[in-house]
Amino acid sequence: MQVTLDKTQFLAALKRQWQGFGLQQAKDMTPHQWWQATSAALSEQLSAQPAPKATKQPQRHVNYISMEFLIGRLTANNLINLGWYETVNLALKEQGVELADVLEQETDPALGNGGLGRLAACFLDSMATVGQPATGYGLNYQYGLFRQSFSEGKQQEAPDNWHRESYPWFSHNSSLSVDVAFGGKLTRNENGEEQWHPAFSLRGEAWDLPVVGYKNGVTQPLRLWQATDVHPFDLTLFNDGEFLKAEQKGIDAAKLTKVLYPNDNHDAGKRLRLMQQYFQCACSVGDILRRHHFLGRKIEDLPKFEVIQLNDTHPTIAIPELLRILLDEHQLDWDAAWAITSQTFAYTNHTLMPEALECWDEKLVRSLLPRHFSLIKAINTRFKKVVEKQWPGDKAVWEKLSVHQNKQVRMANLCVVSGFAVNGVAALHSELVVKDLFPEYHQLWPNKFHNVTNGITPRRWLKQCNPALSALIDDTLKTEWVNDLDALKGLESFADDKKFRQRYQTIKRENKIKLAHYVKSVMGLTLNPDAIFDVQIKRLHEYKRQHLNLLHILSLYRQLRDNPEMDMVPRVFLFGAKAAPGYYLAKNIIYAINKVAEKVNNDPLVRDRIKVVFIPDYRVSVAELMIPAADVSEQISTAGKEASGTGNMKLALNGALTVGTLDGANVEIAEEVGEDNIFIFGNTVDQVKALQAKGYDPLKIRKKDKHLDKILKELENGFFSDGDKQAFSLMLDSLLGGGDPYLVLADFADYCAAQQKVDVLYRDQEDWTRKTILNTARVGMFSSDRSIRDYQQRIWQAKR
Ligand code: B1N
Repeated sequence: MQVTLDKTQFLAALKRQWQGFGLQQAKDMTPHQWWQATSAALSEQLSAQPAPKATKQPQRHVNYISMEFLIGRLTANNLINLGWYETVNLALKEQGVELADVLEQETDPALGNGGLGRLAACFLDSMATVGQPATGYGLNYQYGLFRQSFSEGKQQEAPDNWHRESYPWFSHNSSLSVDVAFGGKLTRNENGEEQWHPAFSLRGEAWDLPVVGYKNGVTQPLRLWQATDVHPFDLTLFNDGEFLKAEQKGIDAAKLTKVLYPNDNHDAGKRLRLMQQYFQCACSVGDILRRHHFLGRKIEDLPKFEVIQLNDTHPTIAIPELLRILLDEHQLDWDAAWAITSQTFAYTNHTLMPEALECWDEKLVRSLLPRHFSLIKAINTRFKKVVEKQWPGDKAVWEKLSVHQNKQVRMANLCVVSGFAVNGVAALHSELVVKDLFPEYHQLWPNKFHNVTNGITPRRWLKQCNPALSALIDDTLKTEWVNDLDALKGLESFADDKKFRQRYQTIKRENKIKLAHYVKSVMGLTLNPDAIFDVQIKRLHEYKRQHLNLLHILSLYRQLRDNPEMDMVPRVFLFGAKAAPGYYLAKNIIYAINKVAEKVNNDPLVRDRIKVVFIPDYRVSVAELMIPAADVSEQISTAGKEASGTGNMKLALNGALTVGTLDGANVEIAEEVGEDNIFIFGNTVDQVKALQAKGYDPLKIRKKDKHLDKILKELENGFFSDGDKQAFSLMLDSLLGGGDPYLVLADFADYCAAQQKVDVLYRDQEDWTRKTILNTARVGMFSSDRSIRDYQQRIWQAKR
């Protein structure tokens, strides 16, 4: 099953690489060339492996379409999954080169914003590992998520040119190109059928990255589409004098896949974004159908062999695209085309945030995709009959459920109406999807709705990022746990073993020292590895409440000044977060944290009992350093707002104790690890709803809480901002005058109480370590292998 690497062949491939650079000998390579050459040689060796025999059991092939795949560095990951790490390590050592240093040369492919894109990457890893045949479909952006730096505490953005042109893991197959048409007009033929005359076309080139299963010989593609111009020759197809006009209406192909939109949990509604979505969907649907026909299968059998999983609504336009091809190219009638389409698509919802629910302006959809717009209206008209039957004459219900309403196309509604399955991403979230977002749809089709709790791949998020802990687990369990994470349960009994605890503690401390070295090298700050490393890493968003964390820091700082001898365990507060460039309030929170850091870190009175560190340019490779070093995991979103979270799982697996609200997957983490091994605080979903229903007023809380009032005053009076009283006004106006929509003040006191418990427990290192071991031991269910098996059982391979 596992394929072995022939060292001689690898070295020969490596030699071809440095010769290709025009060098005389391997040791003339720069560190970056070492990475380039090693990866290219490995990529070549991987392609030369024979394909494993197809499984006999017929399984639907999964087509996972996502606008984002936050894959992170590939070379280390592929070495681990192939089981080639040691061989390559030794081969390079013989050349006087450290593999670990070589791997550090890789730029992160940052083709995603945050959790949604990272989840897609974990799922590809798990599908390959559990043997679920799958293709990932996305876009090959030239620029990934922007690079972040700070200038006087403020976020600066720079383009992320990750050099896809020379990324050694790519393979390009020009025979897979797909042409995609846009714009133009509709006419009717003699039978009254609509005919689409597009204005211009773009070509999608297929760029494949290998997704390698864990030691099982499976490799399947992540196919990323890249836009290029169609040869001008093709444009003569519609050269009825409209030729030049048509060209003008088009766009420069290079623009289309130039850059990833930097929004997380937010829909900007831009024309170019819709073009990206359609381009990706048309290429992917075209590719799926080509494979289907190539295998000699009947079009009616498409749902028997293929499922298209939509990663949120971003690829929804694939639905009318498939319908269009079935109707216009295969000449099927509506019922046949609809039967195929509605059995093929499944939709995952990742957020309830209203500003993230995609609605497209009808004018935009009509002008870019006239035929698709017409099909969406046809779907809506037919669906109206279903609603009319269930709720005769109820206008309000129809207005809610309609796919096309108020001159807008609602993508989530289109997905629910057209797909055979809808799922949320954690138990609580899936419950809210049914109760708050889609109650009527649930009434219509109760069996369509599912939960599949998210997961993370233990290959990257334990074996790769925490080799020392992985070795300890190997040594203790003496069984392969990397593709069977429930096996970690076997560690439970060692939580009471003093020697084991000591080894576990030493590893955590070493990981903290490693992170401290990194922080020293990029920021010049010195961290104390005996302090509590308190970590909040995720996108910057009001609902994630980095500012609640900040208020707690300010509370401690205030207490230290009121009582300089206060006994507290030293704490390092570490942040990693990017704010969308247009999200000014989020940027203001970053600024506030950085200004507070400046003051606190330089105040001699603090004596390093508090240190605040905002690590710039948080990304997958930085997460791989921070997660193994964390003692405390901050998961403090307003209850009901974080659909799942996945950083919470990574941190718990690596032995951080969670301080969290009952939100998203925190609820299930608490159930798994046990309430004694997690710090839960704050208002629950029901309490949040009740507070908001009776008219929550943050100013009342401020008035009652003198300590909180003092802290807020220091933010208002310029104490942290060189006298500038407006410095944090965006943040403060939202918290105070703006009604505090995310209930930061409402949860403040309870949050501080939970943090006080952290301080007390950390003093008892034996008990603390016991609990961290129990966290590692008990979070096996958050392996993305389990998520994939849930998708198989409940959705992809379920009997219909
Ligand atoms: O998806 C993750 C969840 O773990 C997180 O809780 C959730 O916030 C995240 C529009 C999104 N939901 N929605 C987005 C991303 C980009 C965009 O343009 C929305 N991201 C999430 C995985 O389930």
